[in-house]
Amino acid sequence: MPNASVRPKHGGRRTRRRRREDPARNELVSSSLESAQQCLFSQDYGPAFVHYLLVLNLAPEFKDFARESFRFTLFKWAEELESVGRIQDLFSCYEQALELFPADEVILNSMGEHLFRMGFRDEAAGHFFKALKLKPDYPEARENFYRVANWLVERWHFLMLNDHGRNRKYQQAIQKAVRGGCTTVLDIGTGTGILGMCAKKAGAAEVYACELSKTMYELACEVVAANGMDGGIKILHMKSLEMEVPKDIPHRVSLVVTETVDAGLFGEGIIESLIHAWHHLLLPPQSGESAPRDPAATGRVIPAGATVFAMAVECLEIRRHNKLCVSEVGGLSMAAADQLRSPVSCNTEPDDSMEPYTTERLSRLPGGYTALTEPLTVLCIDFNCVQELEGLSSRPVQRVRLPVVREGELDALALWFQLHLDEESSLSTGPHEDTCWEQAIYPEHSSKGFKLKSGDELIVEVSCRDAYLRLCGVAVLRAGQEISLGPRPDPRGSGGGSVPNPEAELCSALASLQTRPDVCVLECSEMALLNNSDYHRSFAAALAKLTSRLKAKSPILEDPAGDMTKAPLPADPLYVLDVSEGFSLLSLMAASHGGVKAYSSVEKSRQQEALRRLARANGVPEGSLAFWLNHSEDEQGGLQRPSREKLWSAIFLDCVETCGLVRQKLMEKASLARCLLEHGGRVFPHKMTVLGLLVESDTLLLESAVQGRRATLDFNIAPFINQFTVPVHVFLDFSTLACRHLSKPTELFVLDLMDANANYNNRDVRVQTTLTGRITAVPFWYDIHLDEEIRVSTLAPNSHWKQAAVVLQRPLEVTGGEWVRLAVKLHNSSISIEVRREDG
Ligand code: 44T
Repeated sequence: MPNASVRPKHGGRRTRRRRREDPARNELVSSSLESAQQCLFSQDYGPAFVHYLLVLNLAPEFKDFARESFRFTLFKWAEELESVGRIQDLFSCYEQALELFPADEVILNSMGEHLFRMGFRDEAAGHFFKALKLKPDYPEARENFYRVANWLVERWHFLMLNDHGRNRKYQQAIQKAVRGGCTTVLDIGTGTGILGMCAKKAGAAEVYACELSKTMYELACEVVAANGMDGGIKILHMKSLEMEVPKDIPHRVSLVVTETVDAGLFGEGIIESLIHAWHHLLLPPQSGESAPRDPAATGRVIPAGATVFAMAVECLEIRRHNKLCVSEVGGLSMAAADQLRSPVSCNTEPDDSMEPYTTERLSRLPGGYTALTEPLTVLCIDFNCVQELEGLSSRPVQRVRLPVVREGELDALALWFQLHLDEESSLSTGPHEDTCWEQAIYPEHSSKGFKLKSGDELIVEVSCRDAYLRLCGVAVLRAGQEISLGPRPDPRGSGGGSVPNPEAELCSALASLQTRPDVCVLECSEMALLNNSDYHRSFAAALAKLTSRLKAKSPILEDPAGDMTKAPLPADPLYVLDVSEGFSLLSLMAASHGGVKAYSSVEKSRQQEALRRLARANGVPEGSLAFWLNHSEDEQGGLQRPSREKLWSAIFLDCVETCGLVRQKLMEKASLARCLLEHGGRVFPHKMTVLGLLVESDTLLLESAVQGRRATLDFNIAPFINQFTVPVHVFLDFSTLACRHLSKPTELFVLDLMDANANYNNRDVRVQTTLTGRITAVPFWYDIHLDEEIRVSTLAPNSHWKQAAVVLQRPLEVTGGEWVRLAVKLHNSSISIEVRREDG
């Protein structure tokens, strides 16, 4: 701790006695305490907080006595500060509070919540973790921690550490290098420290490791110490690019080991890290021509290089997450929706607003995929050649031709690679390998509906302008003709391997700026939502039922002339509010029923514009659709009456997050919503059933926690990283999960959104097993009841929702036919399940 020695120390016996005898101090303490209490009473939280600070700093003996009131004051004051945007002041109050009460889990947790709301997710997660360590049975902190644990320790750490094949290959390559004379080693991006420990165990004289994530750095320190190597490995909490010799390490090293590669190979910055390492941290490379030099006097890198492959695929799952595939949504024509795009853009030009690729395990995509071309090598890179690394970003865009072997629609290019650890050994991240790796996916937007045919050649542009490897299918060669795939930037620009022309590049950049205002970016899950026809059809049907029922009830003012053949004069409209988070068409669907005034909670201006455009194209009168803007951070979460004298006819809640969890604060929102409904009005959905079944799935175990020591080369890592295990696994594709079903689907819980009294928090569910096996998890999903007859399942094949699963802390062996008891709990929208054998 940097400043511990200079901080004033309170509470020493001698000082305390002296203080007690100091009448002036005592006077100040008691008057301040009194002022604090008075201010608190009159809800004057700022001054109350300052008085408490003074009291507790002067008289720490009051800490126990005043703790509760102090906390209360802090929380109230912090709320006020947040509401007026005084964020700096807010955090400085918390810091002062934590100086007084460094081990107060309630303050830590609350500060975490503020941090989280402000978008500081890593820091928030760190606070929840500390709070939980201080008080393991503190449910609020536990729940908060579970929601954010993957920001601290990403879930792939578990997969990688459980991948014995990968660990073993790295270990062997490192062992060979160290025994061959590379005895000073730097592990870049050490994670839990495993590669550094391999080097030490192989006999390296000096091992250094760096790690930029604070949590991973702390974890590595714990792990290395637990394995008795804390004296032998120096771990630095920094990015390798900031390291210097001799400041951080005493001299250059003979071996760099690293696995800072993502599914797209370069996404973790390995090119930049290695260029820097060659210039500043590594000994000079073994030069090609001269006789081999002493390995201890030269530098090298593990992995030595990589070969990158690409192929074209047809895949409905990728398609429906990246482009609009339907012409109609819940009765609305989508003809005017051509500006909607997913945020993953396949373009060889860098664009900060777009992600260059997504990642998927192709073998696990629901519905599978069809390879339209053979895999082809698109790039080879030698990590031991700094000139090659440096040349990468200035390389002109290259064109490669992929021969088409099967007819199909071009949905995406998939990329993977072989990582050559040394001359003998390599790892593959390909779709056919049984590894933890995902492939990088470059969705094709421009080729809408274009079918590749056997015998065609797909022309793919490969570029590496901004440290990302980018792929883009640009044209098809068919019978000697080049067919361009969709609009491309000016061909005089950088494409086609031509020499870069700055003027042309500028022109094409300007051109793309001009075409961009109408582009509206949706998340992949939002795109899949639009493509979920069943959901919108069901919603439209339920809504039509409600509006016709309510309209029939409402007094229609008849034409004074009494002519019933004429349309009646418009009555007061029905007011409808959609509080869905993110993009939603539900309000527009409602507005398209005449006599409805619908409010949308869509916030982004481009998305609002897209909705207005769709409204116009569908003949929805202007004024029928409006945007509900006062929903931001008020206590009701956006739920207020439409106007002083009106109530809502319907309120739409989106109750399930794409990841498969119940949306946070759903029940609170539902009860507020109920109070704001007119007589006969409805909350949509009105009920949800949570369904689940018992499964045996090793995959889920491997993704949740490190399973023992064997996979981690006998190093003791599991207990440390497993502190970051969470019991609920999200974003699961249940349809492709490798598992055995040990029971039938069972109703776990019912959430009645129209009737608060019908809900319970704990439930015991008896389930009969259908097979003998080991229960390792309970995947769950929802039936969403829009009304008494109409419902939608989040497990439906075209669903935009994924599933979640509770992974058991201790798997349970069962025999087929046996009954088990599930203790299902719902606490603040989060589900926990314990499985017990039925007694007797
Ligand atoms: N895995 C992808 C990505 N780092 C591996 O902080 C494959 C995703 C994946 N530290 C499923 C499966 C898989 N200096 O802790 C991280 C990171 C750190 C650095 C210091 C640097 N220059 C860097 C760069 C990164 O290195 C660690 C490993 S990055 C590996 C990413 C299993 N989903």
